[in-house]
Amino acid sequence: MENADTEAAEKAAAEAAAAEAAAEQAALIERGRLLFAGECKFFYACQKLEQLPPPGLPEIAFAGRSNVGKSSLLNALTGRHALARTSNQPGRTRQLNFFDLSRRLVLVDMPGYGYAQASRDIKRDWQGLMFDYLRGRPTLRRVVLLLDSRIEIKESDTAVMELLDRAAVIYQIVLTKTDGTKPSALARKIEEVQGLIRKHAAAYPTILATSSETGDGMPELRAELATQADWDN
Ligand SMILES: Nc1nc2c(ncn2[C@@H]2O[C@H](COP(=O)(O)OP(=O)(O)OP(=O)(O)O)[C@@H](O)[C@H]2O)c(=O)[nH]1
Ligand SMILES: [Mg+2]
Repeated sequence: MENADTEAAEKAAAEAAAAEAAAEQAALIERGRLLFAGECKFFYACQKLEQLPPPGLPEIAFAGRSNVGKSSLLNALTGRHALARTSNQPGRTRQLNFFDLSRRLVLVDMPGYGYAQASRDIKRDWQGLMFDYLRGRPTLRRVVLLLDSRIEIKESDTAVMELLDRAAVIYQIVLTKTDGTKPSALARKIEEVQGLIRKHAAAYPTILATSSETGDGMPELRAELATQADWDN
């Protein structure tokens, strides 16, 4: 009898804790939705480190290989089709593009790395700018590092992870294009990335799987990013 009572009490406590966690997550999702439903405006572009805008609001940078879907993710997050320019051709984004989200957060669309066809000079310029920005930006709160869920992780991806570890910039891995991945392959990919994250000091432990086509994972990513916004404004 006593045992049954204890069991029932334990079950009730576990249920209450789960309900509380679910309510908390729902509140975070709602906060993210509201933030990203606000105005988002492009305000600055630069190709040289000396031209960066003065640091102000907290920044989130979207980094990843060329063609991984950075610009598309930005559009999907903000629910706008053509805020950031996207293209089938790798190397579409050639500068750092800054967007102001509701005066609470700055989103930075970065040029991609690892684009094999780029000329050596272009590669040097983009990658130099990108690395210098990631290393030295005082207001950079988090890097969203995109990996294509459909293809293998490349050396250039792990090189960027190492750079971010050294710079002690927290980065969150977001898998893209999950609409093109079978559930079993996606599960394997997540497992692979989890293994990788464990080896990298600055990697944030949660991996988010997204599709800019279907909108999968957007509410969760908005909720994560909303935790970095300046809510005092
Ligand atoms: N199926 C699918 N295609 C996507 C998704 N996101 C992006 N794409 C496609 O991938 C291509 C590249 O997308 P972009 O958003 O321009 O990629 P990017 O990372 O900004 O590329 P760069 O600016 O060149 O570095 C485009 O043809 C997009 O339509 C997605 O979620 N699903
Ligand atoms: Mg782009």
